Amino acid sequence: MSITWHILGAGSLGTLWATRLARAGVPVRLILRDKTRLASYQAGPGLTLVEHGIAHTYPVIAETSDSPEPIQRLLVACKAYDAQGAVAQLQHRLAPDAELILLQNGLGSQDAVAAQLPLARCIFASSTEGAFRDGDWRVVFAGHGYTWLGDVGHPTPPLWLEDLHAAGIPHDWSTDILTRLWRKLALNCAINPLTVLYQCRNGGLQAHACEVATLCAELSELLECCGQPAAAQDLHSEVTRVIEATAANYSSMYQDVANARRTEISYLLGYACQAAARHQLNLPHLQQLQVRLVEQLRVRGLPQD
Ligand code: NAD
Ligand code: KPL
Repeated sequence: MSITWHILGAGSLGTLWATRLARAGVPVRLILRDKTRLASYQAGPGLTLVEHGIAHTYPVIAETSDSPEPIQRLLVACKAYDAQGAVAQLQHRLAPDAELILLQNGLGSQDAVAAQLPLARCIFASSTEGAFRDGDWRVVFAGHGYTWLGDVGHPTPPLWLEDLHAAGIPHDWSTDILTRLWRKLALNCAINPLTVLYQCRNGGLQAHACEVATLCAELSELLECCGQPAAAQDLHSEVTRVIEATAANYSSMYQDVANARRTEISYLLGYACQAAARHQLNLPHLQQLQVRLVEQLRVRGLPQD
């Protein structure tokens, strides 16, 4: 019997992982926020995954953080700003040699969780899969993609990658996960804030090509300075390619703002600007972008961090 996957956060990605693991017969337990959420979940038939327009429901067992069983393997599927607090609530249940898989976008939250648990193995993930909720306890698998996993301290892949294989979760073990996370952060910084400021789809940035190019130059300088030259390579060409390939889509930050949800700004543009300040690097366009974005969030009454 394989070790149980505890999944913290039954949102879009948490549900996408939980349902596919459950479908493959891998033991899974969901950890929900509180007793009210647990009661709501238990009143229904389980978690539903909608894939290619077809819905399947899986009766995954759920609990709250105060269940007594120890946790050996934890998939942290909260937003970056919730990860540290959510893990802290479970700290007393984590086995001394527990493994955590951190699905958060951006940078900063992973180090915060790892610092909180010096004995645990923290595996960082970067995913290009896309999912959204179209109802309570239901997720639509919107974009097939790939997930890279890696451990900055230990290059050896864990044996449980077998579970992901069995579940049909496309993945690879990465020995340069930080490079992947930095690259994704740079892409997100070059695209997402501008889509919020110009209120456009990704393709709308084709009309702001000079601004995108200037941001890419500053982001490349930052990546070089942060010891990530591989993440800086051909950044502008990739940003241009992504803008073209996803022209009809709204960026995740655009969608957060449009739905009056808190953004992950502190783990994306905020993290980049802080890193620049630490290195005493003057990146005026990136810094101005942060000021403009924060102002836009303020005007809309959304959290500015
Ligand atoms: P989401 O908001 O859909 O899900 C997060 C869930 O965590 C919510 O259900 C929330 O209630 C729950 N949660 C928060 N605090 C909790 C706590 N203390 N205890 C229990 N549950 C708690 O978010 P998401 O879209 O799944 O994103 C998760 C992360 O994955 C983000 O960093 C996001 O940027 C990244 N990501 C998402 C996608 C996607 O397509 N959704 C793709 C790539 C990366
Ligand atoms: O990852 C993205 C997002 O919207 O968050 C893309 C599509 C790459 C835009 O930055």
